Amino acid sequence: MKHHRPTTLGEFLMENQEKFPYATGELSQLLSSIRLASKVVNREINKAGLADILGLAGSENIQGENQMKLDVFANDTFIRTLRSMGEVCGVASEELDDFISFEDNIHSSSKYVVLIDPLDGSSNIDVNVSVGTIFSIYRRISEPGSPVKLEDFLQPGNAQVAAGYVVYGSSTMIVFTTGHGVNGFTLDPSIGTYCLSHPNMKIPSKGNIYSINEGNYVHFPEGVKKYIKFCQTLDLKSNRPYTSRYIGSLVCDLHRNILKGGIYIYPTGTMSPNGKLRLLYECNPLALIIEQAGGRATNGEIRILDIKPSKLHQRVPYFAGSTEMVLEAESFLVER
Ligand code: AHM
Ligand code: MG
Repeated sequence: MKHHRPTTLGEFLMENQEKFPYATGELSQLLSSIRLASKVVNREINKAGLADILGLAGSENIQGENQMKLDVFANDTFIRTLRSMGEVCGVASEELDDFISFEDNIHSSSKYVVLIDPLDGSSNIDVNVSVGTIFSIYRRISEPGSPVKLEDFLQPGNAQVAAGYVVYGSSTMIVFTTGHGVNGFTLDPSIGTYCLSHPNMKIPSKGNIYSINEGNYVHFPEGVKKYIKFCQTLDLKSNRPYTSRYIGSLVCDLHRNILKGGIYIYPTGTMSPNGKLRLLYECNPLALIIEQAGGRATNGEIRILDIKPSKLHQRVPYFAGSTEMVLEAESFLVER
């Protein structure tokens, strides 16, 4: 009898190396480092209720938010793992005020920078709800051999060479793109290996899920309010009312909407004039994934990937998901 054995992430990286941008093997190695770090973080998250690791670490990040201990652990794990290999010359993280430059001889001649949200949605950990990691990879634009510069991190999303996310959910998955479509791998905990479970992921062009924190409704722009009412209005032909789903973990909300079809919105509001989500390590990598899966991601006016960043922790409004639904939402915004 023939036994079917799934392709592992390690095999996939080897087999597809020549399709990766620049194809020198460094990007595969970098993705392998992220794979390894994600398994370590996954192990800690899985025992979060057991270990004395919950609660606040007692420090605040640059946005003034409380850091959870697991945020700190995830941040340290990803940075330590990336530093232990030689492909990366610098890292920027949601958890650090400034970027880190790896300045020894091996790293400073490396070509890649990584931007990362090590543990997104971490307020959900205390209650055993899914969280994620988001990563974005660029070639540096400064000269290899010199210390990495801020401009290496402030590149528009359309210059990303790879991006992805990890979902720590009812199962753990890593999903990434190197610009040739999107592939998803599920962790088989019995062997500690990611296996290709979602080859060539595509988002339906239309779905019936809308995801937005409606608690902020009164603060939203008029166009967004009207769009929400549109989502809630009965219209059997277009499958409305849409269904509302909001976990409060960006990665997990988007992952569900990619698989089922839907729209995710975090708009501007009087409480958060630029929205809440960060362009460089939340919106851009997920926008690349969504576009590669056939969807659309904008700030309501222009493509997320075409925004020229000005700050490391810049926030932007976000409309992302099924193409037809994002276009539908945008048509309400022009009436603002
Ligand atoms: P975080 O990076 O501090 O975890 O914040 C980002 C999270 C996203 O995962 C999520 O979509 C959003 O914040 C939820 O915000 P809100 O609670 O305002 O709806
Ligand atoms: Mg985050």
